[in-house]
Amino acid sequence: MTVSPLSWTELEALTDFQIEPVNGKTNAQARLRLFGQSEADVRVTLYRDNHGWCPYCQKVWLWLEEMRVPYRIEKVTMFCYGEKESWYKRKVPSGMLPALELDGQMITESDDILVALERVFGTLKYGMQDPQVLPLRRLERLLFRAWCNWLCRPPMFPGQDKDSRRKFIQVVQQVEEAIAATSSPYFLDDFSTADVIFTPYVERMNASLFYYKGYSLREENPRMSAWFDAMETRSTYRGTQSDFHTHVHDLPPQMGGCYANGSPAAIANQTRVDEGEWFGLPDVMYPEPDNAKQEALQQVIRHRRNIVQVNPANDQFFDQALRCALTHMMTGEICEPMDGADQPLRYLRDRINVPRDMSIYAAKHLRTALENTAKLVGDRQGEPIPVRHRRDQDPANFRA
Ligand SMILES: N[C@@H](CCC(=O)N[C@@H](CS)C(=O)NCC(=O)O)C(=O)O
Repeated sequence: MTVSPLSWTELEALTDFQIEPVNGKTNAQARLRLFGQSEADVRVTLYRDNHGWCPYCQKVWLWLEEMRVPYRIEKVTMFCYGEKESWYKRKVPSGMLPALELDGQMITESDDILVALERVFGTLKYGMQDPQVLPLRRLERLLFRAWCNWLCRPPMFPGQDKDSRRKFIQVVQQVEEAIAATSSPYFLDDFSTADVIFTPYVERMNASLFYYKGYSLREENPRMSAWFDAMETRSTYRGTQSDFHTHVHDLPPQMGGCYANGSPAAIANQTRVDEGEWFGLPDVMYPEPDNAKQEALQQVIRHRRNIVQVNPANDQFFDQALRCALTHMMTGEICEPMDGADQPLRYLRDRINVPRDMSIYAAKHLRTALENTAKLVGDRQGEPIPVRHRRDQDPANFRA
């Protein structure tokens, strides 16, 4: 028994999801963050990428959120998904992100940015130059290099994958020991700069190794697992947190390639991340908030014209199919779209970005509803996600 899709007006009545971008919880949509202070107090502008893909930007973003420093956000296009804004190239000729303007002075390089911020606003428990933090910063770079060697080098000789895996796990062991050195779940005796430094790449390692190598960083290492759990108690981290699907498809053009090892575990994980079931993946472990579906619905409604316009399918046809998926998500009813809707629905399923568009559980609900609706009419996948660039995600298509 199939129902007809709800109209946009009927769908609007099913969500009252709202965020308070300026003074509320950490969110990817804000252009200004005040933490209860006045706009006159703002001394900082953070330049970061539109999609929240840049790991070095996440580091500075998380630090500002934890320290509750009022700041403005200017979003810039990364080379891999569109054309860099000329106003930004005039400020930062290399076009690199992040950059930070502090009392009118431009600073680049994320570590230098944190050092400059500490001088003005104080340290996040322990500072960048603290003797306890310095060895952890070196360990983070060691882990980063071991990860790149495993993930981003094309296979040249037999046994290379196993060898790189072994070397990576050796460094993970050092990370386990570092976390175990204090009784807190964090790197030092409390949450600090050291955790902020590790966050972006450890999150990306967790996603990419699960998908391309069949290795679950979070599940196979008890200290890292407890560290992720502790991070997820923080609303600041939750606001910047991405999901596996977003990372595994944003990394290849940024890293110059990610190489799958073809193991049965990797193949199974790839199907899972790309086609579901998305609930239960080790990209999030905190309990789902009650309003995740309302959030997903609200965000689709807000951007529906652009979502329909960029979809390869005919606008009216896709509008109806999309309403079917949303009707199913909100009511649980089966709402069969017209024949041929499987590909366009999966095109959208593959282009939801966390946290740019919505938070992690909202995205899981939306991906699930799109997939459930698509499979009613067919098993064709959407246009493949490109691996050398992501111009399918050009933000120019989404500007108001
Ligand atoms: N060492 C720099 C690295 C920054 C970096 O590599 N940024 C990348 C993005 S993650 C970038 O801006 N690439 C240019 C682009 O993609 O447009 C830092 O720590 O800030």
